[in-house]
Amino acid sequence: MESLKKKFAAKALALYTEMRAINKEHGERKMDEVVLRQITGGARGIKMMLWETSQLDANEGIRFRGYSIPEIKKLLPSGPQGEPKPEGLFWLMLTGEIPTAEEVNDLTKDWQSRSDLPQQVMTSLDALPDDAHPMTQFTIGIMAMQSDSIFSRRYAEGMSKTDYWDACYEDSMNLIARLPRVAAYIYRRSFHGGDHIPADKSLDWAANFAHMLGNDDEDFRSLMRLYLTIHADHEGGNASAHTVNLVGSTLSDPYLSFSAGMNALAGPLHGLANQEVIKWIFEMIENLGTKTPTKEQIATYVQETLDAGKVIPGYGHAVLREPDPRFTAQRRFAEEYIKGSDLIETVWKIFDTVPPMLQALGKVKNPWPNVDAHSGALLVHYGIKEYSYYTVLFGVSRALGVLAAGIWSRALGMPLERPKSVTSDWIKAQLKDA
Ligand code: FAM
Repeated sequence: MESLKKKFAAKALALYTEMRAINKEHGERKMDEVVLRQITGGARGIKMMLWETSQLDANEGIRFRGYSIPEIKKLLPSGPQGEPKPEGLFWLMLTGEIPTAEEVNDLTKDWQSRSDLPQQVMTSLDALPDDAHPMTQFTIGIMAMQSDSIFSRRYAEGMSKTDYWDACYEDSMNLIARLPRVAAYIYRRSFHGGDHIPADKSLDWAANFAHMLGNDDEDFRSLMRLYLTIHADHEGGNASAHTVNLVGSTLSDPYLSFSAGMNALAGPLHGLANQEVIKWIFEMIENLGTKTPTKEQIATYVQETLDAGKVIPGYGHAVLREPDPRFTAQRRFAEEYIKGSDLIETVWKIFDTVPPMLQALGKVKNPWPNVDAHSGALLVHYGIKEYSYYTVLFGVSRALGVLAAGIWSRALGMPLERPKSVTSDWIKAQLKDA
């Protein structure tokens, strides 16, 4: 894959040179300002980091190198049913260019050649209880590979800082290639008695992942291509991306930084929400005693959830203020490939019911569905019913964006990230002067 690496190296050098000149001339230019509620409210919206691979607009949703989800669905090389291959999105995020079908096929082959797992991964995972949470297993599986890090080895050998990106690229490509095998191993040991399915090296990255999970249905392969594409990146400020960025800025290698990001993704307000959504829907169906609840019945259950002081999982977002285009892409997939699913019909009835109820609370800034509101119902339809596993699928996809961005950070010479904290006494003293 010298072509991808060479293409990246040329673009990275050009941007590195350009950004140094921009910083030299405009380094003191104000880009944003911070008010108290942002310091005490989760740093919301503070412009404080460079992230090349994607940018999020509150109303439009995500754009990968400027392309929306409908645009990448149209432009990226796809599988036989038209769903984009995640390999193509990785190429786009890394280079800023739409790859050809041949370039995507070459990347598929390169990842296949890097995908064998060292034995210590399986040994480490098999030492865990079968019912250890899949995300706990995932982060341990990633760390079990850290001894293979090229970045760590070369850093210890005195690698020049101009080579950081190269070592980061090699670790990232190896890690992305291996993740579907680690994830499938976790699924099969947790939910299928350790009946593991070998990789099929004739398949692309997403289809092979589907195969190793135990499902060779062509529609499911298409869902996995779409799923692994739309979950890949959501700019740099979300908790998992920001964690990878922060840990990577200490020159921890991609195994260390990505596993840290996966621990952030495992939080219920972030990536774990996709399991919480389907768990909440199953509990609602059981509570209401019907697999086809009416909108009125759903509204009653939503109110009970809110009255219990709980959030409605799959709704709301820290940045978005419109329905998530990742939800819309999944809905369109369901409309095209799936007929007569009570569960999916229920997801759509929830979509008709929840937003006005959240708006009526008067405090929810975004009452609309996010990426997690639909994903579980699609996976259940294709037989992946074990919802404690869903965030692992999210994590495999998110590797594409955060590792591509990490290679860019090293290539641009991004320094150790170190924002300033303040005490409440300091804040009060500022207010005295006001
Ligand atoms: N259900 C009930 N209340 C909600 C809510 C929801 N879906 N979304 C926000 N609120 C509440 C929020 O808890 C807060 O209440 P308090 O003032 O009483 O604490 C109030 O509305 C203002 O919150 P906000 O400013 O609108 O949202 P935040 O930016 O603080 O939080 C989320 C954003 C995503 C954490 C929040 O919408 C939420 O908890 N959603 C449910 C969990 C979820 O779906 N997370 C997945 C997010 C997804 F994008 C991902 O990362 N995979």
